[in-house]
Amino acid sequence: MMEKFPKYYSAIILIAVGLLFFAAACAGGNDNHTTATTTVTPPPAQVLTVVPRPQSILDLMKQRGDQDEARPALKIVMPAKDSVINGSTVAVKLGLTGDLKGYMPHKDPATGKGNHVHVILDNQPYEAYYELGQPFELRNVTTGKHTLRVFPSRPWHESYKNDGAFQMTTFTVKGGGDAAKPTTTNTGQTMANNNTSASPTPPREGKDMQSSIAGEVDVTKPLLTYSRPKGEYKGADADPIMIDFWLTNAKLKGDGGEYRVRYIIDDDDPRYIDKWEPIWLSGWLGGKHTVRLELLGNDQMPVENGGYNTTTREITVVK
Ligand SMILES: [Cu+2]
Repeated sequence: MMEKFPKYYSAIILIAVGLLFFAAACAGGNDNHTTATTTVTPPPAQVLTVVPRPQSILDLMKQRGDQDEARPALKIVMPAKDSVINGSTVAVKLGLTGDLKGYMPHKDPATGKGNHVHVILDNQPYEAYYELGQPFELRNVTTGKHTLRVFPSRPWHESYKNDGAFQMTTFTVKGGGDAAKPTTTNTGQTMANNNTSASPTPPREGKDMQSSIAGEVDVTKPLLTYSRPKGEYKGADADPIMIDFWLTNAKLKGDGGEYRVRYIIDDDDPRYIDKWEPIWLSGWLGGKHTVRLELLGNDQMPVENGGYNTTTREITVVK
């Protein structure tokens, strides 16, 4: 029977079916447009807002008694000022005095948190130093001139900002090498096993440092020391995130001085901090972000001091 159908009959059926599809497509046209628009909407832009000190930190402060009114004073015992150190491991020893009001660096084994000191080699991200009774090691330090900056910090990484809290020194490393390998005599006998896995227990606090060299810092000139944020932020720790820094020889406008701190997050417009205190920013999206902190003079230009007054760090927010 089929082969007896005239060819034009088949053609009409094809056209009829085609028209049906066309009509259906037109009827759903509006819906299709809406769907398409939704699909191409870009991901939400990050809008960061300065928010008050979080309640969780206010609660911690209450539990700490008078500790947040303490005026801890640090002294860099080692490395001695302008000392020359042979080898790539630099032992750090600090003295802590001042009106402590119960402030004492120590890591609570249960929570992994506690008061600690921020230790900064050159302009690297800080390392935390908890047990001041034991030396702290900087490992893999490269040959050349270095700076060391230290200041006391709270469990939530906010620095103490009183006179005497911040200390800085310079030292020089000679014959810095690969600290992963033992230092040996010329006959192959081990003189010093630098390998941390073989160090006596309890292992010393310390950190393998990134290859780094000092900037030409003038300790008498204005200096901004970048402290936070740093590293990875997760969950409640990621909202809000604190910006905190140390200022030496520079008073901000809001504190009666002439300097400003400029911060730039990712490619956002610059914003300013005019009082020397931490700020908390809320609204971070997951992913990597850059945080740039700069110390500006009266001319609105970064104050040059060994390159330390403009510091950019990458942080990661895990949502
Ligand atoms: Cu810290």
